[in-house]
This record gives sequence, C-alpha cells and structure tokens, in this order.
Amino acid sequence: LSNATSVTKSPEANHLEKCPDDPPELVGPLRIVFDEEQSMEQLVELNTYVEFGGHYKPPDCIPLQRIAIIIPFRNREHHLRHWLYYLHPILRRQQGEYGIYVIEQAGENTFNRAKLLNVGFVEASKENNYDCFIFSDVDIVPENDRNLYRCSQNPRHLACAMDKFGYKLPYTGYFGGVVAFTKEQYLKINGFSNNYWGWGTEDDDTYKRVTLSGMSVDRPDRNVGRTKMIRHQRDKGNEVNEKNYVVYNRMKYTRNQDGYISLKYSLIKIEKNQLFTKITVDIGKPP
Ligand code: UDH
Repeated sequence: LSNATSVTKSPEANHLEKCPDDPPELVGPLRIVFDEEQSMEQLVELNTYVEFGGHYKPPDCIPLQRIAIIIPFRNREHHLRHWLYYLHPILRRQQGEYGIYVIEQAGENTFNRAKLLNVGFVEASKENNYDCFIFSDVDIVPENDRNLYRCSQNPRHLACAMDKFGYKLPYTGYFGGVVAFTKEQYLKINGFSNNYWGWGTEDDDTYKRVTLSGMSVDRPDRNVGRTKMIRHQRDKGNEVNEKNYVVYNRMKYTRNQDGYISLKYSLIKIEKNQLFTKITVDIGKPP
C-alpha cells in the first residue's frame, strides 16, 4: 500500500470548460495611436499575465486554438514595442493560447519576409503543438478586438481594411499584412515561397497558392477588420525588387518545389524575453 500513489488532480482543472466562441471581455473598437512609446520594462510591468517567452494560456477555460504569432523582423525595435503594447492585452481578451515569435534576419543581406515566415512556422512548431499560425507584420495593429486572431475554415486575412488603403482592400486579391493559417492549410500550400528577396509580390504569391490549392480566403467584416499601420520609410536592405515579378510569373510551375519543403536556413540564436521569443537566423542571400 505504501507504494500506491494516487494522483489527485485539482477539481478545477477537471471542470474547466471550453472557452466560448465569443470571448466575453471584448470591447470592440479601440483607439490606436503610435505617439507615445513604452520602454520594455514598462511593457513587462503592464503585462504580468504573460509567461516568459511571450506565452499565454487563459486560466479559466480551455482555449479553442493554440496560436503561434510569427513576426518577420529586422531593426524595428520601436515598432515591436508598439505592437507588444497593443497586442498582448487584445490577445488575452480573445482567450486563445498563444506564443509570440519574432523571427529576426541576421546580417545585412536583402530582406526576405516570406522565408522568415517559413522559419517561424518550423521553429514555433518545435516548441509547442500549435494548430494555428498567424503571420503578422510588426507595424500593424488591429483597431477592433473583435478581429479575432484565430484560424478559420479557409486561410484568413486579418488586415483586410488597413488605414493606409482607406480601410478597404487595395485590390481583390490583396492578402498582405496579417494572415492566419491552420497547420493543415499552411502545409497544403507548401508554405510560402523562399524566393522573394526585397520588397514586393510575395503576398500575391501566397494568395495564388491559396486559390490554386482550391481554398478561398476568409475575411472579417470591413468594420471589424480595420487595422492601423505605423508610418515609416522603406527600410535599407528591403528595396523594391523587379525580379520578384519574374518569380511571381513562374510560381504556378515552381510552387510545389519552392516553399516549406525546400526551406534551408541556419539557426543562430533563440532568445527568450518576457514578452516574446526572438529567433535569429541566417537565411542566406539572393542568388
Ligand atoms: N521588416 C522588418 N525589417 C525590415 C524590413 C521589413 O522588420 O528591414 C518586416 C516588418 O515586420 C514589416 C514587414 O517586414 O512590417 C513588411 O515590410 P514593410 O513594412 O517594408 O512593408 P510595407 O509594405 O511598407 O508595410 C513598404 C514601405 C513603405 C515606404 C513608404 C514610403 N513613403
């Protein structure tokens, strides 16, 4: 008898119910301004519910999705602080389990946003059994917390009404800024192309991957999908690249070889901060 151990689980853990589809603490429209900037210490103090590494799990219900938020990054510390300031409280009210991954391109070579997103998918998946991946620019913040950072039936476009485009889509197939894919949806499109160096067209490529794979795009209502972008100049190392149109014009033939299955990079550093995990990688340079 002395060796018999009975494991008693806390009654609360046993009685947790699924979080509701409609999180009760949402407030709707938000006032987003980017004039004041918090220090990282202030941000940590404001968001004590976030666990080390930028992880959160609702304490009082079982979350409907486990969500990895992937942010492509280089030299945008100011924007990241604004993003963390607004997004942590919003994500908490939305009651998902989530982890924040900032994927930093090391070095000075031309930036490659979509390849960094693929890295984010792979690295976040190593840490947790995420079922939803949200790929977000560092400079975009939702203006309404009913814009749920969650996955849906089809890949979902969360930044469908951006201030810089007059709060509407600039064109029907626009799929930039913030998008959400379940693991299955991401794998179905073979992830993103690794071949768009510099600015432009990689989001159109992603849209094409979605439609050519027989899926469509879900979007929230235009009022709910309002988002604000932090105004900025074009970054050094991310100039418009005309060659990207050539890559785009060939994507129909190359998309099955170029993407998640062909991703190559080397991991340089994983740095756990209180409010996010930063993963620095060498993703090479344009051919
Ligand atoms: N990013 C970085 N660092 C860079 C480049 C890009 O972190 O050096 C990331 C960041 O998450 C950013 C995203 O990649 O939000 C997209 O890049 P972008 O902000 O340059 O693209 P966007 O289309 O802006 O938002 C284009 C430049 C507009 C210049 C307008 C000048 N009037």
